[in-house]
Amino acid sequence: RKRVLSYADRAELPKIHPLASKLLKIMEEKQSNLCVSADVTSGKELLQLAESLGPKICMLKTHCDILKDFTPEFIQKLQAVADEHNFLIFEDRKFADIGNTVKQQYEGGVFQIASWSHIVNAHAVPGPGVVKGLGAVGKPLGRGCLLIAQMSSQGSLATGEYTKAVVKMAEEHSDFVIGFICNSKTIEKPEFIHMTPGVQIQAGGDLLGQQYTTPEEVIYNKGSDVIIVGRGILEAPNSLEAAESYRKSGWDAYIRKVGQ
Ligand code: 5IU
Repeated sequence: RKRVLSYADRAELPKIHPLASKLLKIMEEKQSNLCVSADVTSGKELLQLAESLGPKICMLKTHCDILKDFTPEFIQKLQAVADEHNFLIFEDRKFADIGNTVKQQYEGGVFQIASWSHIVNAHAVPGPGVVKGLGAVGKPLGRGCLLIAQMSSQGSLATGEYTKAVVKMAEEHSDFVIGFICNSKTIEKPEFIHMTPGVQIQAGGDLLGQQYTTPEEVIYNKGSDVIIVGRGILEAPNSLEAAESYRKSGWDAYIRKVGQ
């Protein structure tokens, strides 16, 4: 049986991207492979979530374009909470245009995502130009990108040969691409970090095509590294207790995996 490297071991790999290394160290230190998807529409609510769940998470995922009250001051406060509780920020922007356009969408506009988000993601549909465009802005800032190799939603077209081509694109741009959004581990290169959305303690789905898998299944059986959880935590009666329960499930599955 092949040995599974710990997050701490992977953080020290000679070819690891500095941001991937930073995330792996945070995961080890906080004993958390939990990313909370803070899909709320008010900045105040998002900050309260970040403040209360901060100690439980390695990363906070945002959708800045669903906030009704986005301001630069909000971002300053979010960055302060991220520093205080030592987690990374991941804006789930899913860039998907030609290089020249995504470059502007990443750097400019109202949101200026590159200035505050450690990690962003992109669809590989446009070809490598999307990674090159984002990298032109993100690399000098030490940012990292995840390519969407698979999606959690029912009927996703990102499968099979497409997924393989995404992985190849990542390998060819590993100075900026630090990993994948995927349902299961897509490549045996421990420098890449695999992150999986569509996670709830209770498997199932929603009415709009989302499909849920459990933390154990995602980390232990599918070999992913990070669980991304939104409504499983946000809609729980007590979101802090729910976050702790997801953190523990994800971490226990990881310990079982590295221990084998
Ligand atoms: N998200 C997915 N599936 C994907 C990708 C992103 O669910 O394949 I790429 C996002 C959408 C939402 C969060 O912001 O992850 C999951 O939220 P719930 O846990 O509430 O379903």
